[in-house]
Amino acid sequence: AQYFQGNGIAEIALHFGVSHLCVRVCLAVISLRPLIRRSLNSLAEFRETRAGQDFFASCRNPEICCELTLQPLRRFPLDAAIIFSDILVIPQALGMEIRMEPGRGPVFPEPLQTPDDLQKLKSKVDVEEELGYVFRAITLTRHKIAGKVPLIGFTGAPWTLMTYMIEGGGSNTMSKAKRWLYQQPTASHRLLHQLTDIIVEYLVGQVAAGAQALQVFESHAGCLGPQQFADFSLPYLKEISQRTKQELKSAGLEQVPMIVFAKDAHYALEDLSQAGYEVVGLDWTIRPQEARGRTGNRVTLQGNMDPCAMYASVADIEETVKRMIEAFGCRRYIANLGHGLYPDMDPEHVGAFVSAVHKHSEQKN
Ligand code: 1CP
Repeated sequence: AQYFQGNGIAEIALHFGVSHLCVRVCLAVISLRPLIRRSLNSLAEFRETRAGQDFFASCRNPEICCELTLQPLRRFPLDAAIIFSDILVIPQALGMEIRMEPGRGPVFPEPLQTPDDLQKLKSKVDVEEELGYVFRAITLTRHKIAGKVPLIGFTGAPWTLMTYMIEGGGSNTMSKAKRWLYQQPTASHRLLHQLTDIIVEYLVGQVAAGAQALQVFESHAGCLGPQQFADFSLPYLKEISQRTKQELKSAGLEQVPMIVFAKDAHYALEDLSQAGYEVVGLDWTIRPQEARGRTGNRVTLQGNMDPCAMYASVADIEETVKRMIEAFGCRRYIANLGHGLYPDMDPEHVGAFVSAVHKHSEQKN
């Protein structure tokens, strides 16, 4: 399982600003999340590979995951790949049933309703047994990529996973999950702790399998205010980075850069830049200069173009990219979108975004 340790970090150092060569585009991290996939749904290669298969069945098939991970690399000159999987594999590993309903997204037929329901979750999860299929997909994909670009592994953060487990799917308000935070703080922390334990083991397993960077998605940070974020999200994000690094060390595995993306949490930017992650991902609601100022030189920043800018003309996309790169500067920066793409976005325009990043970052180097 430790086959891949000892290489990979050099190439990724480039992306994380360690080298003076610094920035090249690394679109893969956020923009190749579900939404770009759904946009790639319209592409023949994606449809053919998925072939109407159930989404989570695809996730459990290493060959299919590998192929879906490689497809965007063939189409665009990307500088990294993110493994095809989903954040919801963890609630599944805890014993929850999830269906991916076309056009609707993930649905949990039996979400957690009261703290008593926590007893329905497996108290001890054998991560290798329950999530080994992700590790196998990572190892296969790492082999197939053959050193061309680094492979990124990922997980959902505890609060974001908790929202799905309680809401039973996507939600605009997250009011059921937030009700838990206000009415059941003890049970909430119990669940968040349980998720944290699995996440750490899962991330270490991904590195052992060949992942060369790790991204933690706190996609639902925006519905928390500063206080609830400080109470229910940040401590777990910190614990995840600390324990993952420590456990990699004790297992004799190499350290990999860790990326935290807490969407709509710019109220917490200072804290996020001191949470033990090398990279902080940004959504498009914050000005690059402000993000730089508030994070000092502590972290590499990643982001943050509005995905809806893909609806603009190719010429306007290039101009927006140019301005974004000028604003962030080429040091300690990973050019990316501020979140994922929507299904109706034109892949040609995504290609224009990627080319513009290469063009303008190369001019700067
Ligand atoms: O696109 C890729 O292949 C990258 C792999 C990937 C990643 C990084 C997928 C595949 N999902 C994710 C992360 C993920 N999944 C996040 C975090 C990033 C973010 O903020 O979006 C979240 C919140 C999810 C949950 C999820 N899975 C949603 C959102 C539901 C909602 O309304 O809250 C959806 C629609 C999915 C399905 C999904 N996951 C991935 C794909 C390709 C799809 C689409 C399903 C399909 O094509 O059949």
